[in-house]
Amino acid sequence: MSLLDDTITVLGDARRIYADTDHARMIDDLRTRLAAPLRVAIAGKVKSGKSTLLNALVGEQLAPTDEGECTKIITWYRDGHTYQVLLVPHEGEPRQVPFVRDAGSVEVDIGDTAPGDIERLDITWPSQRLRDVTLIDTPGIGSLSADISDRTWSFIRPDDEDTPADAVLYLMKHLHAGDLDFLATFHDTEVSKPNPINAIGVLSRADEIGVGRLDALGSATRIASRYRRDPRVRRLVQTVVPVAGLLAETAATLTEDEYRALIVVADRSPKETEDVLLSADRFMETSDIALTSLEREHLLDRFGIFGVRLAAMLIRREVVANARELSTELLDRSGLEDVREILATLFLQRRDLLKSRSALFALDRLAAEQPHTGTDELRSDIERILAGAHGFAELRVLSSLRAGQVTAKDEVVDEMERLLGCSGATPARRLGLEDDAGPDEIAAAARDALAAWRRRAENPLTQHDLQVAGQVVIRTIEGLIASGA
Ligand SMILES: Nc1nc2c(ncn2[C@@H]2O[C@H](COP(=O)(O)OP(=O)(O)OP(=O)(O)O)[C@@H](O)[C@H]2O)c(=O)[nH]1
Ligand SMILES: [Mg+2]
Repeated sequence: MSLLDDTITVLGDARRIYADTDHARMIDDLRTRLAAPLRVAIAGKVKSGKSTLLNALVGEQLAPTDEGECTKIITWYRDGHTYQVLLVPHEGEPRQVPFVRDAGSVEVDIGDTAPGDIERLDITWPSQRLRDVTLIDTPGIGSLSADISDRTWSFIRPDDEDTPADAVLYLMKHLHAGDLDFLATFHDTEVSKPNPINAIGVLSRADEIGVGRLDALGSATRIASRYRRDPRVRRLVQTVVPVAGLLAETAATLTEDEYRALIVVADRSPKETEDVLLSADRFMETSDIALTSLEREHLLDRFGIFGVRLAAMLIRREVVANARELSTELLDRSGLEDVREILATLFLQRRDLLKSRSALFALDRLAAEQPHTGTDELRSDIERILAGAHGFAELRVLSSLRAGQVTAKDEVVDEMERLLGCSGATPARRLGLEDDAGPDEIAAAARDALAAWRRRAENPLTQHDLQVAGQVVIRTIEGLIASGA
């Protein structure tokens, strides 16, 4: 039986146990959720670019974004057949509410309901991009209003493992190379710590790093890889990737008018271009560009000064010749594809595991808080699944590696993480081969890895913790071999 089947079985048992209680519906919801797309929350400090990244991932301007504090209510974006917004209050029944699409983004009319009384807005939006994953936009942590900030924390609080999200993208902007803002985000929230099992760090607004120089994304990539190796960061998130969300969002929704305006900006010598684009203020004030202030403001709003500079350079050097090519090039440079790839390998390939994990934790909590005839047995069944499923054993080893409880040389740790699925869960990824590796190549690599790990586990000089972790790795490799890899 698969892990998912086991989870479905205990959910069925729980459903019978709580049949006549108020909790039956919650169990039904857990069951529905197992079959639904993975839920990924986008969290981080105020103004870190959460809503912008969400839009970039969907490829449409859905979530409102703004320079002022903007997202005040947790908002879900999910695929469906019709366009619809459901207001889910803390108390009472969910109800459909009107919305308009203003300047691109979806503006919901919550009537006279106070934001504090709303648990979430649930937006159904037909989109291919939301087919595998439901994205959840959250209010910023560290919001001026403690109330709003609390809303996010009580939502993603990972110490309480029973949260509505299966996985989290933590956004952090980094304005000065060398400061530890990234870590500070996590530390100023003592109540909760991200868990590397289902959390990815995103160095957001990456174009602003290096003060908008053309190689800003290069600097961001270097900073992200430094964070990635930092043990303090590693125990919080699985990896860190840089992204210029605004560039990606704009690229996905670029218009012909915008392209034409950029041609006007690009129509001068490199020196002159550099001059007029030195800063946003200079760009707004210069009389050298035949664009109205509204048009300039619009460009800044959509591209940021770095984006305008980059787009002008691409046009002037004839790297791109039309709006479509510019869109592709900007998307390429934004880092969005890397975020997508990481979402796919670290979250989506493990979706059953992450979803079962969420369901089992939620159920265990219910059983602990609402004891009933049969809940003791239910809890021991949950315990048995959590202890028995190899996928969970892998996640536990991963956590201990990240928490520094199992120590080994860097290259051994890297190899273990890879075998445990940190670079992707396919056999080829786990064995460090190219994605198109053939079955023979995969089988040979698996046999070599097995021999090496058996030697390591049997070596009396190997530390006990590493030996225990090594046994899990060995089972992983045996599984790869058994599945015909
Ligand atoms: N230069 C630049 N600006 C960005 C980027 N991403 C977002 N912004 C700008 O930053 C501001 C805030 O972006 P949002 O996406 O609303 O940020 P948020 O984290 O959702 O903000 P709250 O919901 O208020 O917490 C907006 O003016 C965006 O245009 C980026 O990658 N680069
Ligand atoms: Mg927002």
